Amino acid sequence: MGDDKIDYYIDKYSGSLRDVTLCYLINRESSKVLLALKKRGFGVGKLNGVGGKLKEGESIEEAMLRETKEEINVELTSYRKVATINFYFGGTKPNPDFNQRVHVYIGDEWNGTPSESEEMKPEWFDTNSIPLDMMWDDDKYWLPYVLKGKTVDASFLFGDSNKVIDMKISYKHGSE
Ligand code: 8DG
Repeated sequence: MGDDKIDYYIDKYSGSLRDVTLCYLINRESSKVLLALKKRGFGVGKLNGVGGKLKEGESIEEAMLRETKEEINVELTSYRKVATINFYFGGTKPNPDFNQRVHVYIGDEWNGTPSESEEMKPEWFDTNSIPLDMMWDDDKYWLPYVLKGKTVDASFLFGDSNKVIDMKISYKHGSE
């Protein structure tokens, strides 16, 4: 039946994924990336970029800018899209409601100093030693590449225990 394979989920659900945003602030001079501890909701206890669901009528970019302001109190002035990550939940109790399409951005310039909010606690990390064991299981397959300047398109299938059990990835090009 193939329901432990990503193709099955792509065929069945890729047209109905919920869009969410994700943004990583980067300081090129010191080679640091800002990760934030998620204090509540989906992915609680994990380190991640900042972002979330779209509000009604919002574009993906508008949502990304709003979430960045709400969660770490900065206004981005320079940013670019670097990845689209589709993720599907399978395992013994597949739940299509959690399937999402994550639109990933990198922010290079901003106004304000990142600070803690009700939802996120931000901290700077060396881009060469990000704590992948505190992050989503799929991140190790794409985030280090994005931080090196690649563009990524990927789909991940999660099984039980929130582990990746199948994937498809294309690394589109490197800009540096
Ligand atoms: P809320 O106000 O309802 O609590 O939530 P929200 O802020 O609108 O949305 P959210 O549920 O917190 O959004 C989930 C965030 O997690 C979003 O930024 C995308 C991100 N995210 C996933 N999956 C993965 C993943 O596999 N890896 C990484 N790095 N981030 C992910 O949803």
